[in-house]
Amino acid sequence: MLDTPSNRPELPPEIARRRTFAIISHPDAGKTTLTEKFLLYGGAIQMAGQVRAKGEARRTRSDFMQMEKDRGISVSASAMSFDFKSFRFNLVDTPGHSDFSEDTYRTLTAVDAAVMVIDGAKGVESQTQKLFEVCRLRDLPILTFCNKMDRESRDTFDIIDEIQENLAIDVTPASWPIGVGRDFLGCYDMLHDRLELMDRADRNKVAESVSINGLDDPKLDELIPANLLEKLREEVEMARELLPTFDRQALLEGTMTPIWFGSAINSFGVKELMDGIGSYGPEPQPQQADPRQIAPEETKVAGFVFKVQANMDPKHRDRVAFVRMASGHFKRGMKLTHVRTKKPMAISNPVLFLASDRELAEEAWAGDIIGIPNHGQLRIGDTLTEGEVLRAKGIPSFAPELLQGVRAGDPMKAKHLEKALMQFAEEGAAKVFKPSIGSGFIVGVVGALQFEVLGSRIELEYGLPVRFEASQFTSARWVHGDRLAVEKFVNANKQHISYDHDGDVVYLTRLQWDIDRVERDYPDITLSATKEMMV
Ligand SMILES: Nc1nc2c(ncn2[C@@H]2O[C@H](COP(=O)(O)OP(=O)(O)OP(=O)(O)O)[C@@H](O)[C@H]2O)c(=O)[nH]1
Ligand SMILES: [Mg+2]
Repeated sequence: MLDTPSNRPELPPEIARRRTFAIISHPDAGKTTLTEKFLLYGGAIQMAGQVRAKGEARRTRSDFMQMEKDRGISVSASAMSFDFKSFRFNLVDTPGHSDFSEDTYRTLTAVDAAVMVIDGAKGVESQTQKLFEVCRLRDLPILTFCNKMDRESRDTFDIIDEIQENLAIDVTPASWPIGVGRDFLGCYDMLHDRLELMDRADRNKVAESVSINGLDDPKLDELIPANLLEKLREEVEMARELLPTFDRQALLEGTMTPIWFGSAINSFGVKELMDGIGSYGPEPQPQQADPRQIAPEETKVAGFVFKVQANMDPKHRDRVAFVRMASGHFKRGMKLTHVRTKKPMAISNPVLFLASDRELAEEAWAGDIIGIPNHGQLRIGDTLTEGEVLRAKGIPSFAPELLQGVRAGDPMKAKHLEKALMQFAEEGAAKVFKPSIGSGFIVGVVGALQFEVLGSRIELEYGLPVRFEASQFTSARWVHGDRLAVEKFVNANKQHISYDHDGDVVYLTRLQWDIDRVERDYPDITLSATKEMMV
């Protein structure tokens, strides 16, 4: 449960102004486009890139991988920090495709709120529903943006009803759309009694805001055609009668979501949403950890790794751990304890992710997301503290569901391939198994598209063309037990045994029957479908 503002201590102003959130949705609803517009209004960039455009105009800041640029989809979560008015936003754009949802789910452990994007023509789609349920498990506050109102979209009440019914959450309109598709003019701001009109001529322009004196203001007749105005008055009256009014406490507890309508590509509705995140969104929240939760106002610094990304930028060939600061005021150069290995680590080159590049982070506060370049010491789930033994909780690890063999196109390059695969395994992009008999590697992923990403990244980042081939195995299970029991098991089952990137023993098989047999014949051994990230 989130603590309510009333029983949480007041945060230092630098922490209180932070808003750390993820943008989530079904594929293609417009997350990356919305992210670009956030950066535009945050003053972080001068011109928004487009996901599907030619040449330079296509370059969006969050889809930085070659495959993302080629295909116009996001395959990996990316973080960005920028100021908006008096706030500091830390935003994470996530991939919508379910093949990459492990990344998205982990991201949700590192944020305090989510912006759920819905396509106005499509409503609540399958992946929206799944992601929403993950947010609900964590009681994450959710703000909703109904996008693509410049296209034919569904009736506003229908959209709201669908969210209320499918997701079992109260929905309150923060804005109300005027016209749809070609006739979409803008929105009536239900929270501030303002009219926001969309400028179709300039997609990068901030909408014109007209203050009016309620819906009876005669100014409206000049700005809105009579038929649309009549409909607007009727609908807003109905909405005020039938739908719940905005309640910040309910938003913070995750039982109500305010919805804004707009068109990300036309920059419309974005500023109002950003204002909403700033004014009503949660401040940095306590993080769950063992043996106690970490509160943001604690003066000692703590943070945890929720993502690792290698070769992010060809200019900086290294591996970066994404760290969510959970407490305190971090300063560059601090020595923190790496809790898993109990070793001190001097954090001398932390980076802040800005729009198109990174910058040395001189400091960071609870709520921030920073990058720590490292040579593989930092893994997903690791905690950094000023000495106390605390471990972040709840970072998910998915069981690999698809297995394939992988070989280097050039057999002389097997060693290189091993290095590349280990790097991706540590990054969490795939599970990698080295069979105890024979050569080659087996790669395990959650969704088929991950194989493609892997193949293309190994080729681009390591210059190694690879070949995937069918594997005789379909399931992987980590083997736990005391040393002798595991040894005995390994010796008797050599043809099924492999080792992961940590050298841990993994049992590979094609048959559920085999797994049942092991469980029956080896009572001292346990098999698990996932490997706990935290050690
Ligand atoms: N008509 C219209 N199209 C839009 C709008 N916003 C985004 N799009 C288009 O919708 C497509 C998908 O947009 P993205 O921003 O890549 O969507 P996404 O949610 O990031 O997609 P994934 O990351 O792959 O899940 C692109 O072609 C956008 O140009 C909008 O307001 N109106
Ligand atoms: Mg995207």
